[in-house]
Amino acid sequence: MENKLIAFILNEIADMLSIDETETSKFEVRAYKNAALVVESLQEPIEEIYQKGGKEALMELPGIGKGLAEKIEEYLTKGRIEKYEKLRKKYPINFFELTSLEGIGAKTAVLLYQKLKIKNIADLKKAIEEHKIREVPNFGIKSEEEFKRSIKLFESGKGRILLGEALPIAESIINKLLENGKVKKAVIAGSVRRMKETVGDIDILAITGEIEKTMDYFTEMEEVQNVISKGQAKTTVWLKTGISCDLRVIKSESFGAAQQYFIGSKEHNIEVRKIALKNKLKLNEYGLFDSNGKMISGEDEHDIYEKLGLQYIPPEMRENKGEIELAAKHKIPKLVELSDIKGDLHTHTKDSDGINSIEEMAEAALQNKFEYFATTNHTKSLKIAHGMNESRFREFFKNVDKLNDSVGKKIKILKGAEVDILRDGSLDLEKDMLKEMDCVLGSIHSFFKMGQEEMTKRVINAIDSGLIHIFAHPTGRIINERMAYNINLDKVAEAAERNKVALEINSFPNRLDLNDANIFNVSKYKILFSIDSDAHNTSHFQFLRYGVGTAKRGWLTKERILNAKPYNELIKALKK
Ligand code: DGT
Ligand code: CA
Ligand code: CA
Ligand code: ZN
Repeated sequence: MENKLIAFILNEIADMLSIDETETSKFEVRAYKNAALVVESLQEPIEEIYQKGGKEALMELPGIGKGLAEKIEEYLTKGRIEKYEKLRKKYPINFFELTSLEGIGAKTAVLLYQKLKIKNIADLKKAIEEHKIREVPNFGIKSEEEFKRSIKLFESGKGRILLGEALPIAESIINKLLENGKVKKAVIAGSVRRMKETVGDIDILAITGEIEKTMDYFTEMEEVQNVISKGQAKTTVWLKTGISCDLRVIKSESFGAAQQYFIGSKEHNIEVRKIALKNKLKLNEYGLFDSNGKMISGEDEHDIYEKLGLQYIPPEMRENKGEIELAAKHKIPKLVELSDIKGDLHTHTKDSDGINSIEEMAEAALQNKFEYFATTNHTKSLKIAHGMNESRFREFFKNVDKLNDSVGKKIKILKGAEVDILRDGSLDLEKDMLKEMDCVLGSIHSFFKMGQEEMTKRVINAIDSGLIHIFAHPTGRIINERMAYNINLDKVAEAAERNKVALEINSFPNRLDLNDANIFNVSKYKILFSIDSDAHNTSHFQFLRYGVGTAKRGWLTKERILNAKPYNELIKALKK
């Protein structure tokens, strides 16, 4: 599948084109950026679309005109795009690396190159150490310190990839092993199974009668870049996506013990093993053994916890945060499941910065078996996202009303907005307009660098307005890209409790905001949480499982989830 790579190239072209800013380049940059987004979110391999329908089929994709279709065709037929190669000669800069740093866009990257011949992060690091940045007029000491912080953030995430990338790969590998790899059983373990927001590698456990054939099949899969080690019990490969994957072959009588061990976390395992020792038992990845060395459990993970006097603990809770004490008292809560989610309260259409029409979103929501969803486009001050003003919302809502008339028996569409919380905490749409809406999200998209007191006050202002139902992506962090803004979540949760405002668990793979720790901390307040996809196209509804996983890692039950309510109750909860 070439989609990712093509999207990457289109993005780089856009970055390089944005350097010489002219009226035409502005338009071109937008077109390339938009096309990259479209290609990246395609469900089908783009080479298949091209094989079936040629250039014309490419031109049918939203946002892809003749020129862009030709560029994609050029790549698919020749393996390179002339325009891209030319630009890369002109700017021999590793844009991908440098622009992945917070605060560095294409223009800054070029400036760094022109002034200091900086081409990549290593060069930048050196320049910082030698205090060269502060000598450049456009930068100064402040920039030097900001770049330094950005590099730190980048390095802390290095080597880990998003759960949203790892889980689909892990599932696809499991399916292949089951179909063709001579495997009887295969499961995901490790941090992926625990639904951790980023993962260091993919861990897979399998039962097979034909170890060699299974390992051969595994190392020869198309996902594999190279083989790191190959053995009878364990094989490790490096995947093309930039992460390694362990396959362990397990005997069926030990499968439960291996699951318990390799799902982890390590900290959880250490505590569970202590419980075994207290009971004069020994626990390892092969089984649970009594003092005579006789195996008393091993095949089934549930049975192992039971024999230790513990209630079964969902993998998402296994972080040694008190779950073992709860399990000993048989008080593990029944956590929310994806199947509890009745609808999605944060979605976009192409009228602001989404890809699909409201009709297409409704169709996709139906296929996801939702009872309802809210359409919540951006508001006017968010210009880069085509934010909508009052009159555009009114026009758009007429459409939604019509659609509700026709599909309302099957699915209810709530009229809403993701209204910008402006610098002073006021909202970016007229009060009367907001009052008429069914579901209003408030969120921050500007002035991220305020001090804590000011930022907290800004948000509380918005919550206290009585006009918003949900505070969306409450910390603003983007994993490996942008730090959370400085905000006191306790105070925000207090205000949310007072005003019956829900806090969002945004399911977008690089957001997951609130994160697991935030949820764990603020769940002591009497507030609800809304697990939303923030869908910008019809395929994004599938992100909800990452939000649910994060909610489970924060120990939430379905009673705490606003959009686990059936439609009638939801409407009551949204009435103020
Ligand atoms: P990751 O890969 O960094 O995202 O995190 P994990 O949790 O997947 O860690 P990984 O892949 O190193 O190991 C998988 C599991 O194996 C881990 O969650 C617990 C178990 N494990 C690994 N090393 C140890 C160890 O030294 N002691 C114990 N008790 N368990 C271990
Ligand atoms: Ca792992
Ligand atoms: Ca591992
Ligand atoms: Zn949004």
